[in-house]
Amino acid sequence: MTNIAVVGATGLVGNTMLEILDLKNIPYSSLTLFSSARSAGKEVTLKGKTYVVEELTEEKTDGGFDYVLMSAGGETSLHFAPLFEQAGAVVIDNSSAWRMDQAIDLVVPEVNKPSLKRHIIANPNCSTIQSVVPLKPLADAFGVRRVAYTTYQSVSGSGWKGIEDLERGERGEAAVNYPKPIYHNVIPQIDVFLDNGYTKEEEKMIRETQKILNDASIDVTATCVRVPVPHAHAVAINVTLKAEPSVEDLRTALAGFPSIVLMDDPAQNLYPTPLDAAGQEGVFVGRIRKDNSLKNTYHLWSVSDNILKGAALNAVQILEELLSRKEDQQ
Ligand code: 11C
Repeated sequence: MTNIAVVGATGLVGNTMLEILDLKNIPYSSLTLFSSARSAGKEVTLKGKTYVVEELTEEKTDGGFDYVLMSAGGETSLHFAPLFEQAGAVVIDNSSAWRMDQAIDLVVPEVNKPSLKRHIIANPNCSTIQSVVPLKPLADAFGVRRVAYTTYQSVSGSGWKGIEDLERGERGEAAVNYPKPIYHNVIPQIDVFLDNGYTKEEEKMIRETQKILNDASIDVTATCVRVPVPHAHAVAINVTLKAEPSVEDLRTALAGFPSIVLMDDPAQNLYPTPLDAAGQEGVFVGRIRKDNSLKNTYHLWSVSDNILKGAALNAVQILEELLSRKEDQQ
């Protein structure tokens, strides 16, 4: 008997979580879909069964849920996740609200496992997930000293609103959600600016990388950029290791790691692009080469579907990890 709830079921990530629960045949005895009052009453059909989305209220958190997948923004998570937790559920939360809380696990299942100190588990930021997946085997094999990210992030990272602005631009209409036009443009701003000149998205990548790799001594910096691409983020990763392996050694370490799909053959113009990764589950890696300007330093190019591995799929993989633990205990 597993009772699952999805909060934010009508959002882009929440909706994709439902599709993945279905695709992966996650077993449940009941599925309850929650949203804000605005979307309540909408219908969602899964495996031939129609569900009516309910407004989430405090009383409903005590509905006997075992697992709650949340993708409804930070404020909703801060308020409702502890209520679900107190009522006996394990919450997997896609917002950034809990990620840097010391008692909360921030999990990419290939990289680190939940300790379950608290029964709220945070799902990392999409661009962080596709970056720490290739960094983990390098950290294990060679040690990581420093990372510099430059991202090329698709508009679906902003949910339906980002897609709307790209489509508005295609029709010659002004952007209404981004600070600048995104059509025929790139915007070096994702989320708000902080006092230190970095954006909040850049700060997330820096701090989440250190937390997931469990190493605050790694120096991390980032520049995050929005590009007019509908699906899949790309990240140029410049990484300084504690050793100087050959590029072939790097490829070997990366190729054997779960979720990584190597697409790296310059002679064949083979490297991943967002069109290769969109709709796919993996983290695609190419353009692996030595940095000619700095010792022990390498370039990688990581591309992944930000709504799948970057959000909904990673959350469902955390759920799968918890379900398999439960099975082992039985
Ligand atoms: C973007 N990475 O592409 C953001 C979206 O902290 O989960 C995800 C924000 C987050 O705009």
